[in-house]
Amino acid sequence: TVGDAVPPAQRSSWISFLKSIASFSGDLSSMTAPPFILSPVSLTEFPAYWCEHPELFSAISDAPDSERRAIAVLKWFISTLRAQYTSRTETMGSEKKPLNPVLGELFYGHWPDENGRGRLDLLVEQVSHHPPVTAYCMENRSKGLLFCGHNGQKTSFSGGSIIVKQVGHAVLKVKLADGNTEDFLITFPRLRIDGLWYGSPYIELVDTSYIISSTGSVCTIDYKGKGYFSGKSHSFKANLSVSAPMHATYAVEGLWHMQSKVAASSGSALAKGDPFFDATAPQEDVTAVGGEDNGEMGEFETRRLWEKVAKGIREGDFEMASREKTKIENEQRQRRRDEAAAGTKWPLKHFEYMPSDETYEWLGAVVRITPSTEEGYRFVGNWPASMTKD
Ligand code: HCR
Repeated sequence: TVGDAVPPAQRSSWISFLKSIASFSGDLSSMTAPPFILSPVSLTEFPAYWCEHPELFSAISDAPDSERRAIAVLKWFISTLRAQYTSRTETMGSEKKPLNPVLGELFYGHWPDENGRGRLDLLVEQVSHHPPVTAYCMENRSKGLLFCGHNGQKTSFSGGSIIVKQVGHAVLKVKLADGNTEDFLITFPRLRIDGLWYGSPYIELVDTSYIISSTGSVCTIDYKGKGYFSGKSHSFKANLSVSAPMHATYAVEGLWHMQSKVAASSGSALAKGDPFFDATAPQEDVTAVGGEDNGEMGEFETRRLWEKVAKGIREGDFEMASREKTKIENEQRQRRRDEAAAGTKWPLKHFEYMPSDETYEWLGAVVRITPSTEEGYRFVGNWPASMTKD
């Protein structure tokens, strides 16, 4: 029945929350939700999910040609999905509502060099508050890999589920041995948040996302849930076509949170029936360094900014959480009023706004992407000094 997984005292506020999202479309993150569904983590920490398999990211640069590079990029991309979309359900019992970042909120982290994979750095900045947009960059300098993107969300309600269209895209730049660069445009899947009725939301991925490279490889990834082509939750099928060094096609299918295998192959890099990726295999230690407040954190670094709110949520002291959240929001409102009065704008620290991103338009045109043009955020290259040393 409705709200089975909701603490009895919060059932009526859960039902009101559901009613308000049913008649609402836009920025879900700013809506007030009952305490049991709140996560103590801000959305600015989410780009760290891209870094969960630093060895697979690093392996992209070891690929000898563009065919194997396209396969390595696909494998790394698939490897990030489990953490991105199921980790809160696995660790906290259901999807939760993350903290809504403030403009200028920052998150820095790095994954140390181990087994020759090279050090991986991550930098995240909240570049817009209304609507919320998070920009990020991750770099493995020793391997010549730079991945930058931005994410916003458009939400709507349909058939009892929340539908989240991810607005934004990312570009991976791979420095090649001959001095050239290969670019990969990566788009994101659409999300359906199911299980709302029972109070235990979880994510299903739907529709299609793309990975398109500047050497002519095109990968179309179709996502389906229970009751569609495989009848299993979290299913995907990726069709990859490469044109260099020779034309070849591959199909990979399976479950993105578990195992996938090669379903078809016309090339020599993979054979039909080969295992592709196992998201359940034990992983080497990938603990990130960063995020812990060693006294040097700036006031906008996410774990310092939200410290008291997060503590309140973790310890069940929702009065403190709400009081501290209101303080942050009021302080933000005041800043915006002061800026309006002074005729100034909050300066972004690491990114520059681009009304249209040429790489998106150029590579997206290959699949007649919609929309055909999209804004972007250019990383200005200013890694904090502490992150450029090993
Ligand atoms: C939709 C979502 C906020 C956005 C989160 C994104 C899309 C952010 C970019 C990451 O790379 C991937 C990602 C993963 C998350 O699954 C997704 C969040 C899931 C829930 C959250 C909603 C705003 C919260 C809705 C409230 C529900 C739980 C009642």
